[in-house]
Amino acid sequence: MINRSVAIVSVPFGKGAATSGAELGPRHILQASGLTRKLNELKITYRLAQDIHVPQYLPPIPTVNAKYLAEVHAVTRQLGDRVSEVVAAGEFPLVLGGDHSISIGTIAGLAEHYANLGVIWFDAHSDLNTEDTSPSGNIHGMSLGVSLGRGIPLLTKLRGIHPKIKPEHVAIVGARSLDPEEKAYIRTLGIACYTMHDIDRQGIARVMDKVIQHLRQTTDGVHVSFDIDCVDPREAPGTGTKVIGGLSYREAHLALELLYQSDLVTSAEFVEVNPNLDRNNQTAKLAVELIGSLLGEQIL
Ligand code: 4U7
Ligand code: MN
Ligand code: MN
Ligand code: MN
Repeated sequence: MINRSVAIVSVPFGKGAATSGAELGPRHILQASGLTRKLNELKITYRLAQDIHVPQYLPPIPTVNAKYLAEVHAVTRQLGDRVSEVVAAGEFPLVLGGDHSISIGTIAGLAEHYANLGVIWFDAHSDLNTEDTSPSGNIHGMSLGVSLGRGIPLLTKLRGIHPKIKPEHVAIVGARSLDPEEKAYIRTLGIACYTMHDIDRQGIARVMDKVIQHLRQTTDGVHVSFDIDCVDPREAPGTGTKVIGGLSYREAHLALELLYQSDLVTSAEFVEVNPNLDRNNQTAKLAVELIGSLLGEQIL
């Protein structure tokens, strides 16, 4: 995958989450934590694609229980266009969030190019709520559901492809905080969900081997959607929805190192870094290191 040039797409948007600050993620990952320096070290060619424009104010769309729907719609629609252009140009899309609602746009753009897109959803949560089941109304808790075709029609129908992905092509890794309806949905659809219990028991290497083997046989592209809150809060304090008991520093790296070796990954996004909650840029730096592992950085 690093024989392709990387196009970095910054999405300074945080209104899909309850706590503001994720909109500052791209700037911190790029500037304070030196992503471009890392890519230079790895001898990866890259360009900064035009940032996604985040509108200051939009007239609200009446909804039951989805906060800032108009803003999420505007941002994800643009992001879908941008990601689709990047793939059409033969480049590897690397999307920097932003809160996890943006993945609705990333996946919408990818779905145009991959009829059987695989998605590896690294997250403490499963983001499978709908307006009806969400306890918060925050769209970052609905984004995987939307991509599977469930929820708000304005978002599920983005770019006219519906649904964008199929449940048998999804693997959730690192889950430890699921709402009751999310659990029921995972069971009903038979979505592969590797919880922290599974990772404790089997080890992250075995879990990733299973994910890789399955997606290699059934998909025509693999997107890594990496919510930094999959990592334990000791390692990643700078995020809005911390849940104790997450992936260790090395487990997170090993998972991404194995994905690099698999040569399967065709796009990635790193989301939910919130610089306002960070300590000495620890979480933004971690994101840069993790991107390095996914793109081929090796210890020896
Ligand atoms: B994230 C939550 F209720 N499930 O829907 C919700 F616990 O992108 C959290 O994974 C969602 O960080 C977290 O609001 C969304 C809540
Ligand atoms: Mn998430
Ligand atoms: Mn999460
Ligand atoms: Mn979060």
